Order: sequence, then structure tokens, then C-alpha cells
Amino acid sequence: MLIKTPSASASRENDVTPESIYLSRRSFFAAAGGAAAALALPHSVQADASPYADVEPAQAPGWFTDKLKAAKWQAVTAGNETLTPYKDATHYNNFYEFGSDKGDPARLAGAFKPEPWTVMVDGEVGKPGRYSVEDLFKEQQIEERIYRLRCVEAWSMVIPWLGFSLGDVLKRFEPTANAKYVRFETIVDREHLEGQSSSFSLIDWPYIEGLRLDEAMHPLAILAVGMYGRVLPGQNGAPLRLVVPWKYGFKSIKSIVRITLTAEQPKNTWQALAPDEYGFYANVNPAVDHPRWTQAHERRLPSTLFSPNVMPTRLFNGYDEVAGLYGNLDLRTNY
Ligand SMILES: Nc1nc2c(c(=O)[nH]1)N[C@H]1C(S)=C(S)[C@@H](COP(=O)(O)O)O[C@H]1N2
Ligand SMILES: [Mo]
Repeated sequence: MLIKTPSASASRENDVTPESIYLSRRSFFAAAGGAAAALALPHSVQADASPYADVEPAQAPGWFTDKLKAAKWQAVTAGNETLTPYKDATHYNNFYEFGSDKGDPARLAGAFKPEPWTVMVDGEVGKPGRYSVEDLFKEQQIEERIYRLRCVEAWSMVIPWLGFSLGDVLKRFEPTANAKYVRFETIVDREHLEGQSSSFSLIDWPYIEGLRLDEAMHPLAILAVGMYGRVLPGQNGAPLRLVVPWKYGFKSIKSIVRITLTAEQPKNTWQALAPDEYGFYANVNPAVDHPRWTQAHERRLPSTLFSPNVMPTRLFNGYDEVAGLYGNLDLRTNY
């Protein structure tokens, strides 16, 4: 992969800064009275009172709309970094269950609606069970977290997620003293998920990811159920997905159906597929290159040939507060 170093003049004008978003949100809520009533939408389509421009309205479950009324906006921000336009965040995706092209998830996810969705919580927990998404989060307040997302392929975005602290969810299920890791599993549906029935796919489904328990308990780790002020689109991992902003994007597993607390380190999908290229930790690290390309820089999307928008990659994707988790770990061998 060829990556050009940016010149100072290559930096783009900010289209929308989080601050202007915040201000427009304030005026939006003032004008609409916090409700979607002012939008002339057909009754079947319920807008989430989205404060973001160009966001497609969506039908959201009642519990989500209720939670949104008490949402804590901008609980975490990415400083004054430009948000990735909604269109890019929803049309340039990695979600191999739908296919390996970046456009496959957006093209196919709309038709995939498995409902009701349940999540199996099991393993080293005091309160195992099968929970609805609503049930999983019933004791928590929804928060907006604006995070950088750095893919191992050396592109990145800035996405305003809506979700819940992962650690707080896990505590509810009372991890036992043997619990050292958390294993996550994505849905399998070979009949409806094109990528899972494809004979070209190398992945041994289901898609699996994992975290050390102390990583999962870090306040920056969330389970996301929405983005850009609305319910999560299918191509981004509806109805719930992990977001771990200091790790490469493949750790942020989508459309989760099972969460298992384990004593042993789980084997994650990409590590199983190519252990020389992808590890368990997958912390963003500009000093540890992928065997086939450098990780020193990233293309912040949207990126074009004439405006590549390349910037230096930062250790832990700039989330220095997680460094303490890795005090004794050699990040070069534990990539
Ligand atoms: N189940 C599942 N989760 C997944 C993937 C996938 O193929 N399947 N791709 C991962 C990769 S490589 C990235 S970069 C992010 C992309 O998330 P986004 O499409 O919301 O930007 O999802 C991750 N989660
Ligand atoms: Mo990725």
C-alpha cells in the first residue's frame, strides 16, 4: 500500500466541527422541542430527532427513542477533529458477513432484520441468561462518544457513537473470580448473510473477538446501539456492536449475539486466519508495522487521490489513558 506524506497545505477545511454540531444540535432541539414532530415524515418512519445533517431517518425501537431523550451528548469528544460524513461512515464498511467489498454491507444490510434480537450471556458469570437488547441496557443511560476509528488497513474515521459503558453491562452479570477474558460472537445466518454462504470466504464463522477483562472494564470501551444521533444502521453492526477506540477496527465486533466470560484467552477471527499479521491485542501502534504495509500513517476518510488527507497514526489511536493497561506488555510481540 502506497501512502503519501501530507504537506501542510493538504489539510482540509473543516466541514463540520463537533462544536458547530453541538451548537446546531442545541438550536435543533430548541426549534423542535426535542421531538421529531416538526419533521414532516410519514408515520411509519420515526426520526430519532437526529441533530446531524444528511442522516437518513430510521425506525427505532421504543426503548431506544426513550433512552435518547435522556442521552448524555458528547460524553467524550475527539477534540476539534472533523466528523466523518454520515454517508462515508455508512457506505465504506468492513462487515464480511455481507461480503468483502466495502459497499456490500450498505447494499445488503437493509434487507436483513432478525427480530427479536437476543444476546446470550454465559461462561464465568453469576447471572447467565438470554437477554433482549432493551433488557441488557435497562439500568444504563445512553451516552454519545465521538471516537476515532482506525482500521488496520490504514484508513480512519471519526464517528459519533451512541452506546453504553461495556464494563457497567458486564458487572450486572457478576463475573466470577475465574473470569479473565470476554469473548464476543457475531450472528450466524448462512441463509440470509451472503458472505457466510459464499465459498470464497476464508472466515470460519461466527466472527469472534475478545478482550482481556481489564480492557473490557476500561471506561472507553462501549457497546454501541446508535450513531449520528440515530439507531445503528445494519451495515455498522445493528442492533449492538463493540467499540474499542484504542484498538484496530477489527476488534470492534458487530451484531453481537453472545458474550462469554472466560478463563482462557479467546482466539479471535483475524488472528486465527493470519496469526503473523493480526494478533489478539491489536492496539493501534505506529511503531509496529503490518508485515505488508506501514502503520505509521493513516488516510482519514473521505480521502481522494488529490486530497489524500493523510496524517500520522498515534499510539493507542491517541487514547493515552489506556497505556496503564499495558505496563508489563511488550507491544511489539503482543501486536
Ligand atoms: N462481525 C463483524 N464485525 C466486524 C467486522 C466484520 O467483518 N464482521 N469488520 C471489522 C473491521 S475490520 C472494522 S474496520 C470495523 C468497521 O466498522 P464500521 O463499518 O462501522 O466503520 O468493523 C469491525 N467489526
Ligand atoms: Mo478494519
